[in-house]
Amino acid sequence: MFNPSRLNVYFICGTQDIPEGKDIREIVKHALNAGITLFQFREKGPTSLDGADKENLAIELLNLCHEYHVPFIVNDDVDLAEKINADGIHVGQDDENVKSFAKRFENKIIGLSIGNEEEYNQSDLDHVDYIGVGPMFATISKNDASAPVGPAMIATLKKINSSLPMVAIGGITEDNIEPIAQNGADGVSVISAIARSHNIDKTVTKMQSYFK
Ligand code: TZP
Ligand code: MG
Repeated sequence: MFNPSRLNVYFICGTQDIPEGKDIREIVKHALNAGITLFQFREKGPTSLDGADKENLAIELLNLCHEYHVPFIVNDDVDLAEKINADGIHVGQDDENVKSFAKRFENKIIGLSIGNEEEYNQSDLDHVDYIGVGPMFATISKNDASAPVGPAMIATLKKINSSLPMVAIGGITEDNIEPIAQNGADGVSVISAIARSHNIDKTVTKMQSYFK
């Protein structure tokens, strides 16, 4: 059974999200020390790693997360997730269909991105442990992000299915979480708010405080 409090402060990151001069390992370690509850490795975009480099970094970050007992989720790359025995996989609407890999991830965490009611209605949620709902607000971290749907989308989807764990995503900072929590989200998933934070400890602590 997936515990929805795992979604409280969900850090998503890949090398493309790291500011010049910093190292992803160092930032993920800070975030783990600060108390993130879940981590997703999302290596995506023109500068991102591939092949063995991607796999080796994934293994390093997986081991780091496990030192802190934080589950390690892989974005999109089903084969990599299986190969390194990750704790789960997160896919978007245009990625591989959950049904096609669900058997290979029976005791793992499966996450799916959903932007609106229409996507909710057309998604097979049989094997899905949580959904990522968004983008909440405008984001700098995803080129092809669709238009923001706002925090009310959480309440809309919770009304349809109150027992499905939901994490908000997109443009979330430590200063705009209140309406997200008020609309019933189980947590926030962020890239830049943590990867670019000048004080990761303070950022994560503040985020966590909304879900206590
Ligand atoms: N999916 C929808 S918005 C987004 C993803 C991966 C990017 C979130 O990044 P940020 O920096 O927290 O807005
Ligand atoms: Mg994807």
